[in-house]
Amino acid sequence: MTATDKKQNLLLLFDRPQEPVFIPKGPKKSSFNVPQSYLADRYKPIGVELFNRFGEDASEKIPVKEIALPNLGEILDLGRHENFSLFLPKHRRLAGRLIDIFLGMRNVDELQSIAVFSRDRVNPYLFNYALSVAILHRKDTQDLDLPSFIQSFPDKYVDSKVFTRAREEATIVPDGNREPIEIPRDYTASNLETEHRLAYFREDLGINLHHWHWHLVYPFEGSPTVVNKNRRGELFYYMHQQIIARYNFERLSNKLKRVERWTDWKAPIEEAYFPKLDSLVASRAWPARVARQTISNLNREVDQIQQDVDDLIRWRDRIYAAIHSGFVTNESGQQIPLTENEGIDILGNIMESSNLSPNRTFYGDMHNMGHVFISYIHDPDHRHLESFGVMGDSATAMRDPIFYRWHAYIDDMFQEYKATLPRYNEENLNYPGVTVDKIEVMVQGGKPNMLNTFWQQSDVDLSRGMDFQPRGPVFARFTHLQHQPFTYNITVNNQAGAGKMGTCRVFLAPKFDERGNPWLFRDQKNLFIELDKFVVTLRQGMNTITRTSDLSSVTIPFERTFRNLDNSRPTGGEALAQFNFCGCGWPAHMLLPMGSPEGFQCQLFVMISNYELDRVNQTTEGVCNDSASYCGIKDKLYPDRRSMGYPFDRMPRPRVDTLQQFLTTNMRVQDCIIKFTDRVVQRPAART
Ligand code: CUO
Repeated sequence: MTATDKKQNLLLLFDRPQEPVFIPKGPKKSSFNVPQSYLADRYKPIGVELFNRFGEDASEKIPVKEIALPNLGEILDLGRHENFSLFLPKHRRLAGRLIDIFLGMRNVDELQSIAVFSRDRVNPYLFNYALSVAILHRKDTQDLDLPSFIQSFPDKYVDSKVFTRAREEATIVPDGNREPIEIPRDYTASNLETEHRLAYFREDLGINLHHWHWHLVYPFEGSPTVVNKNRRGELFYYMHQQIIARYNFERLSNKLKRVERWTDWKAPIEEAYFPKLDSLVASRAWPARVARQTISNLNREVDQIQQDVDDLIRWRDRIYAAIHSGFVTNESGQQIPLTENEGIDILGNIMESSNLSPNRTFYGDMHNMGHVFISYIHDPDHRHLESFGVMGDSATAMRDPIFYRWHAYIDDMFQEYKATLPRYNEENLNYPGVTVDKIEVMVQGGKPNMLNTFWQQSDVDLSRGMDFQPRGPVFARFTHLQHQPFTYNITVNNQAGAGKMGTCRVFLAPKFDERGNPWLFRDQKNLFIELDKFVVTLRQGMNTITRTSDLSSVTIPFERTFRNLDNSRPTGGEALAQFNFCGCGWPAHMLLPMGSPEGFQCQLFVMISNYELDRVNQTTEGVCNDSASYCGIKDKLYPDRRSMGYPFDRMPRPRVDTLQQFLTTNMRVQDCIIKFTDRVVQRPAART
């Protein structure tokens, strides 16, 4: 067995998370040769019998080294059939312990050994999370490609009804003849609920996978090697700011006003959400959030959580005080200034909060606790023995409309801070000698500046997450938004000299507000969604830049979002090395907002900034950096020196009221239209 094969075996531990580790796993039916002493107590007395029974099925035996085992202690406090939430301080602590144990193993053999030992003892969600983080951060396993989370826990993404039918299909129909099970498009609500118009976005599998993966790559708790990544606090702000901008774009496309911030934390929350998800691990339905519920003080012994709504208010007021005074106070009472470029990173870590926060005692744990308060709205003191709702899990949180109201609030606090910063003057924006003369965006066979969206159906394999069922794939067929691929053609006149380099920044925003009026720049700037960012070299004179939408710096391709490691494993080398970080990225099928049947009017913005001022000196060659805008680059600096969101992250300079007035010669705006057609197309070779 080669060293690579050995490492690959670790990934088998993600398969069928509830089936004991000695049951054959993966396409090759590999079985771990579990030392007798590793068996869970329940199986020890029948160990030999079990090995004979299940071992026969196995076509490959994986040796497991017997090592001195650490005490899992407190980690076992979370039962095998409980739900697991990173937002809960207790669960975070347990995850941190297990991650430390995994990171502390001296080599892959030992890691495999402890992982095999703990897999059937530890809560399956906790195990999956801790092993994922460890694999991402250990030097000797970084080249492994993690399976998509939906492969292990499809129940966090898919209507619970699908599983009954999927089990039937798996049990009755032999592998090869199975039909995909269709996930209905409108299963969580009816059109009586206006918020349901956005369900296609909130419940999109790819968007929720991106969000889960983002939080996996940027944990807010754990050892410094795991948490302390370049500009991670700022990226927390920017990635979530973009989610809100994108959500608002979709809302306007659907004739809804922008999302309202959740400001009054002691008043009832009007809109409800019924997720219709069942947890296969916890064997429970995810609790619903009915209309007009109010959050209350939490006192849940089981989660070791006691928190008052007033705490949330205190933290908020202290953070506002820091924003307006321009500094924060650390644990030892020293003042740390919120500087023009680095302040946002500190503030991001304070508000999220991550353990890089300079003073968690004082500024608290505001954003995370907001998730917790909402997710326990139905059972704040555990009297009904209920677990948390979808807001309590980064894999499911984006399904609930309240997610966006909460994050709109958080984002508004960040914007309050941004409004205190010096405004960009023309010199900060311009690239003397460089003029963007023309922008055109085209789809094949279409008219200039007309983009198209429609529905598409694709299939995803559920079987690796379906424990105790017959083998072989069982597909669920889901319907998602899609757009026709498009190309930007940008004409740039460069009079600044030959070989000048620039960063081409492409954003899109709705042209009109809810009332059909043109925007004030100060409002529209928050609605620009990033579509792409790339470096260009300009020759003297006229240049035509051509760039296709699939190269976008915010997205990852469909296959990578849903990657099934059996079918789409990249073949060796650097591609393999960076595969798992690449699981983070906005799903390509959601790059464009829906638009509208009559044609939604948008403004496409292109800027070429001076690369000398943007450049970050590092090599990113061979590194997965194709979704760097929202995800950064693994083990590298964020590849753009400007503030994230530049040039829209500040209030405009004096006398700039409109987008047109904001433009310097290196920027240009083109009107364009997104036309949505209500038809469903099948993905060619749809299976992932
Ligand atoms: Cu991503 Cu609130 O941070 O969910």
